[in-house]
Formats: sequence, C-alpha cells, structure tokens
Amino acid sequence: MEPESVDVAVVGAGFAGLYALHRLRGLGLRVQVMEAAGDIGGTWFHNRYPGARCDIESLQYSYSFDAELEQEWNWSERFATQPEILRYLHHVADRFDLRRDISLGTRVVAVAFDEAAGTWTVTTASGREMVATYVVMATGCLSAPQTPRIPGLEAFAGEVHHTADWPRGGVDLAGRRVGVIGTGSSGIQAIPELAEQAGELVVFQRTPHFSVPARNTPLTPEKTRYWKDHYQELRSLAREDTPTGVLYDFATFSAQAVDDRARDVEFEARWDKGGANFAYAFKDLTVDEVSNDYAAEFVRRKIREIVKDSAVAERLCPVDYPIFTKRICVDSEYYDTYNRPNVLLVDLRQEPLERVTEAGLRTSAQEYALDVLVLATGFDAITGALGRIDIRGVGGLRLKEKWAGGPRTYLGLMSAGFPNFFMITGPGSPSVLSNVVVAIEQHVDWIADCLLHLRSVGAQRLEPTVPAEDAWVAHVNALASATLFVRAASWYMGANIPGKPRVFMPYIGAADYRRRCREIAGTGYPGFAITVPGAPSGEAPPSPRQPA
Ligand code: FAD
Ligand code: N01
Repeated sequence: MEPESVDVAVVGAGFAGLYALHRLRGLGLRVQVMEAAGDIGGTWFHNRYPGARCDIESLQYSYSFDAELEQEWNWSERFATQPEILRYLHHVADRFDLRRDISLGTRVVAVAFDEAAGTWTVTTASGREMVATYVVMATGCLSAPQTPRIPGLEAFAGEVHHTADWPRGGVDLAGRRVGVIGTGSSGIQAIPELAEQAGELVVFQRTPHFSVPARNTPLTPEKTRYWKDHYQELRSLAREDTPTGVLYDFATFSAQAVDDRARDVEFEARWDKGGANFAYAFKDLTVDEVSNDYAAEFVRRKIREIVKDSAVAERLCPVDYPIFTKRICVDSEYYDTYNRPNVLLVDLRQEPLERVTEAGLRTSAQEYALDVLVLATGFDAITGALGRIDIRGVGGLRLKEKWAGGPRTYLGLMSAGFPNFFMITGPGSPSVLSNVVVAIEQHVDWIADCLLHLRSVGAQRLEPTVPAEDAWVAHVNALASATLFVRAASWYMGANIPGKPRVFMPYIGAADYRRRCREIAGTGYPGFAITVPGAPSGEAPPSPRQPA
C-alpha cells in the first residue's frame, strides 16, 4: 500500500502542534498531526497531578493569534489550573475545527529523509507511514518524563505515579501513606495538595528549590476587562520589549544601587504581590553574584520565618546554587505545608536513598512505609522527546549522534543536514526561558512565513549552513556564559539526566531573539541554503517580500 502523503507532518498536539495545524492549514497546505497521547493538550493532558497550574498569568499564558478567541474566553483565576487550561485547548481545537487532521494515540518512532525524493518518511509505532515535504516537531520541551533508576522500584507493592503521567481518573489518597520524590516545580505544586488529601506525606528531598508564593486569586471582572480592552498593545509589549515574553515589572537598576532597607522593601512588595515577578526586582539578579545572593538570602529568611521547626527550615533552604538559575518555583502554601503534623521532610543528602522495597522506601537511616509513591522527578528536557525518535537526515545522519556533544541548531529552529525539518521551541531558542506560548506562536509564524517564501521563489529545500549553525551555537553559549545560569546543575543544562552533555540549551533574551529571526527572514534567509530546481545549488534566492 502506498504511504499517505501530506505537505506537512506535525508531531505533537499541545499548544505548538495545534497552532501549527491551524496556521499551516491556513496557507492551503495539507497538514497531518500525529499525537502519541489519547487526546490533545500536551503538557496539560499529561500533567494532571493535584495542584498543577501555570505559573505565568493565564491572561498572558494563552494564544494571541485570534482576537475573537481572546475576547470570548474567560479565565477564572490568576494562574489557571490544569483542567481549565486543558478545557481551553479543547475549545481552541473545536473552534478552529482542528480534530479532523489529528491522529491521536499515534506515536512517531522514526523520521527519515529520502534524499532522492527530497521528502521525509514518518513512521509510527503501529507501522503506519506518511510521506511529507516538511516536518514540524511540536514534541515539547517538557514532554519526556524522567523516571530515575532507583533500585527495587519494580518490586514496590503499592502504586507508583509520575506527576507527568498522572492517571486521568485521579488517585485516591485519602488516609494513605504517600511518599513523594522530587521538590522541583511539580513537587512544590503537588506537595500542599497531597498533604491535604493523604493520611501521611513523606517528602524525599535531594536538593531544595527556591520558591515564591503565587498569591493565586480569582480574576476580577475589572482585570479581565482591562486585558481584553488592551490585549493588542499588551501582547505586543510582551513580545517585543521583554526578555521573557511576559509583562513583569522589570527593574532598570542593580540590587547594589540601593541600600539594604530599600532592597528589602522591593523584595517584600514583590513577595506580597506573588508570582515570578520577584525575579525582576533588580536588573542584575541573574548576572551578578552579589545581587543574586541578596535575593537568595531574602527567600531563605522567608523560609525560616514560615517553617516553625528550625531544623526543617534549614533543610528547605537552598544554599549551593544561585537563585533563578533553576526555574523559580511559584507555589501555594508550600513552605507552610511543613508545619502540618502529617508531613515529614526527609533530606536525602543526610540519609541517601538506597532502594525501594516492597513496603516503601529505604534510606541509609531507615525504611519509610508507603502505600503510594509519587515521582515528581522531572523531564529529559528540551531534547528528550526528539531523542526518543529515530531521526535521520541527509546520508542517514542521526540527529542523536550529531547532537552527542550537545544540541546544534540554527535559531533553535533547524539543524544542518536535516532539510525542511523544523523544531518548535528547539534548543538554541528562548523556549522555556520565556512564556512558552509566545515562543510557540513566534516559531509557528516564522515557519509559516518561511514556507510562503519557499513557495514564492519556487524552492524545494531549505536547511541551515554549517558555519551559520556553528556561529549560532557559539552565540547561544556566549550569552549563557555571561550569566549565573551555567552555575547550577539544572535541567536547562541537561544535568538531571545521567550521561547527557552539560550544555546550556535555551537562548537568553526573547525579544532580541525575535528581532534576529525577523531580520533573517526579512533579508533573504542568510545562513540557510535554499535549493531552487535549476538554480546553482546552495544559493539563497532573493527575498521577494518582507514577512509580516
Ligand atoms: P507539549 O505540550 O509538551 O506537547 C507535546 C506533545 O507531543 C505531547 O502531547 C506529546 O505527547 C507529543 N509527543 C511527544 N513525542 C511524540 C512522538 N514521538 N509521537 C507523537 N507525539 C509525541 N510554560 C510556560 O510558559 N508557563 C507555564 O506556566 C508553564 N507551566 C507548566 C506546567 C507544567 C506542569 C509543565 C510540565 C510545563 C509547564 N510549562 C509552562 C511548559 C509547557 O510545556 C509549555 O508551556 C507548553 O505547554 C508546551 O507546549 P508544546 O505544544 O510545545 O509541548
Ligand atoms: O522537575 P525538576 P519538575 N533521587 O527537574 C528530584 C515546568 N513546570 O517536573 O534537584 C532523588 O525541576 C530532583 O532533585 P535534584 C518548569 O519549567 C512548571 O518539578 O536533582 N530526587 C528535583 O527535586 C519546571 O522547572 C510548573 O537533586 C530526584 C526533582 O526530582 C519543569 O517543568 C509545574 C531524583 C525534579 O525537579 C520541571 O519541573 C511543574 C532521584 N534519583 C513543572 N531524580 C509550574 O509551576 C530527580 N529527583 C508552571
């Protein structure tokens, strides 16, 4: 049987895949989306653990591509819950009639370039094949859950649940002994809720994370009205004038430009207001060690104030990496949870984890009896989902091998040797260091403009040149090296995955990035080799139009 043939194969149906389908279909292209999960939603389908919600305000953490969609949707809270965000994505899928071109329960296992035909063959786990001129990987930065190899895990008699693969029907925790490994954003959101529901909760912490209060509240009609009335200008400001794609109050001066009192007043005001806005109290918190330590010390002081048992408070205080170099957590009553009588904090640095037993979890000090074990152990981030697919480019070059020393891309959008193969929020783009929905829309729009350009010049093939890619990788690294980010063993660095190269993967500075992408698209795609049948190979033809 002949394989199906489409113009664009999109892998993944989260925020990125859904918008890619809508936008590229709008160009008159035949698009097919393949999604491994049983339904759409991506992150918001998989991460159903109690307490899951966004940490960028929903009025900003949402699509901006359609004004009517913006006006008709109402968010109920400052930071929406997972079910509400999932409902929103379902609304989007229905509103734009997306489902008819999405194959659910369809895991892509291989994507291979056919040099002679100049097309890609996409193979699914069930053996279905699809031939596509272009491939768009919308597989997500935080979609490959990481389960650590803990001896004995398979022998545990109770239930084990990863936060990123939480059962659809929920988990009954009432009266049960629950253990949680992991105190990153997922653990920190889940722990207060798990403590409410469980009989006893034991938190196994290896490294404490810094967390600031969310101060989540219902959204007032006035605030919603204001945003709806000003969406266009507010979104534009977030996109064009911020390093994060989010409107925060960005300070313009150093933490060292003010005295101790003024500094504390500023930190305190932001702590009271809630959210990641705290990270922008001074302009140099991620680049200057002294300034950074002021912020870190402020948070440690708060932990000591909130947590009544001083020994527990000390265990919760991060001390061995700069604040903000791991994604800042945004919580609801996280530190207060340790004042509850049914919550125990076990410091795995003091008593290392030895194994999971049939009855629970054993550290070097003792065995903890458990009925349920929650793994809030994170993700093989940014490159993980791509690495789980056998991707082969020109000459059978495997992406995984090419990236053995760390990912190599141009603009985080494409990689040399992989023509017509695009990545949304790929390594080397702002992705997780920005509002990811904003990053997704920018990438999808860039790709759409690029395909229009190729069509208008009669080109068949586009890929980055090796020198352009090398220069981009060096540029991304140089930006990171000028900050404190490289000082933490974070998932941004690949440090949470044994054997993964330690390379800082995201691009720092979303607005600058956007300008560069626009400039490249507007000047005939320098750094890309564009092949037009009949024209000398590798020559980029002149741009007939300026992209929007
Ligand atoms: P995803 O939503 O991850 O979707 C990728 C899809 O691809 C998944 O459905 C997956 O099943 C599918 N897929 C992967 N591999 C394959 C394959 N081989 N074959 C077929 N399908 C495949 N970002 C923010 O900016 N703000 C936030 O507040 C925020 N909160 C978050 C909260 C949580 C709990 C998590 C885990 C992440 C959060 N993020 C946040 C990041 C979030 O991942 C992005 O905001 C966004 O949802 C990513 O959308 P996406 O479509 O790129 O990827
Ligand atoms: O994952 P993480 P996450 N033994 O990697 C521990 C987004 N997100 O899912 O630090 C013991 O941050 C590990 O310990 P250590 C957001 O971008 C957003 O929490 O390696 N412990 C760490 O404590 C976020 O940054 C929200 O010492 C082990 C934890 O597991 C990203 O997703 C909510 C271990 C993993 O933390 C990832 O967050 C949720 C082991 N063998 C997620 N292995 C919002 O709030 C791992 N750990 C919007």
